[in-house]
Amino acid sequence: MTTKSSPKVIISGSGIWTPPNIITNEELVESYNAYAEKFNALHAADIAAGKIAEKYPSSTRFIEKTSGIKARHVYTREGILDVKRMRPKFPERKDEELSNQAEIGVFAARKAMAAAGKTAADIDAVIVSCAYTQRPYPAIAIEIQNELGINGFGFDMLVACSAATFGLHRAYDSLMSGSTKCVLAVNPELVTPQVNFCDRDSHFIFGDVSTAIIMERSETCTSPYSYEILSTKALTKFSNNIRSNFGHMSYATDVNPFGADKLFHQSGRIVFKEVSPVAAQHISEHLASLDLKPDDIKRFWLHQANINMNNRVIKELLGDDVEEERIPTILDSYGNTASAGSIVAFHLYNADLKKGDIGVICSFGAGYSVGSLVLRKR
Ligand code: CO8
Repeated sequence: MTTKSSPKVIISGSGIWTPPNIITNEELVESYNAYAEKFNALHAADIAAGKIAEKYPSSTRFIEKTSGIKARHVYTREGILDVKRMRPKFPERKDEELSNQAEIGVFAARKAMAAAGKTAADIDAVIVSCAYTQRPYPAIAIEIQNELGINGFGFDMLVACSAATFGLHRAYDSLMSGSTKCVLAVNPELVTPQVNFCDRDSHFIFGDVSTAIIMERSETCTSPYSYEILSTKALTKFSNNIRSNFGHMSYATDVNPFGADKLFHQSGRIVFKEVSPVAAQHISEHLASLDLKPDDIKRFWLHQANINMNNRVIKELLGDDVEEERIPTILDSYGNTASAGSIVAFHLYNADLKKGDIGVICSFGAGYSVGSLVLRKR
């Protein structure tokens, strides 16, 4: 009797599209402070009467110290720094044109396909997973599928900060089960349209980026740089501490569809305190299930929301004095790119790993949600 060994699922390529436009902390703070000054002057009487809260100035020192962010890439700079607008300006595209999100998804997808040595004919599923899709339907994944000429199926999924890892989990499961043979997983994180640039607490946090991963079974993999996925693990626990109420219900509830609660908002300090230990515990439990210890891990590609948060997670796992190259940081130049952050870190900082080295991709944040993948370099 022959026993069939279980299939091996491989990450065989990754790709990234980084917007060429950059906004530094200095530029962002200068425009926020000009906006706040104007707001305070306009509402001086109501502020004096205690009806409206005064807006205090933002500071580059605060931003860099509390978040680690120095600059962020944005799809467009237009409108963001304009004190009369304080939000990006996108010309609306016609239905016949490629949508902005599909466009940046395709940019990253083509690079991942080239890295994995795949053409459209090799791929049979497209998963778009990100914090927002720019419309509910038709799915952005199906638009990308069409643009690239891929057969099979595509779908969109939203899990905020953990969308990318959860999308990779779905790809892994479908490849393990044999329902797909090669999956393109894309994270077109176009988040600046949801940032409240009038909110001092969060105006500095986010940037735009697009990432893509090709996943397939070992039998078809020809890529010189590839990783076997040893395991995936997901966790969710409901919390209102990071929330956006933007959605189709606003049409029926007669509220302002662009009110502050419809944009990204959070209780940042509570998130920091609650999510960091959960993420550390999640990673150590995931590793323990594979008989691995944090010390066995050559690289941690962590979610990129806050440098202090990542330092705290790593301190819980490994203690003090951890070499910087073991926990690559992209926050300083990208900011928080929602679910794509850990994939950007993986894409930019994996080439030097040696055959047999083990690494962990882990996201954590809104939901709350935590997602991890343990990878071994082939
Ligand atoms: N400049 C100067 N001072 C400021 C500023 C500013 N910009 N903002 C706040 N302050 C002041 C506050 O008013 C406060 O003053 P006081 O002590 O007098 O009340 C003081 O600074 C401290 O404020 P905080 O307690 O808010 O500051 P923290 O030290 O907690 O730092 C952070 C704030 C950086 C937000 C921090 O709490 C943090 O990063 N927490 C973790 C949050 C996190 O990881 N969230 C996940 C993000 S969600 C995600 O990743 C994906 C979601 C989906 C994408 C959405 C895209 C739009």
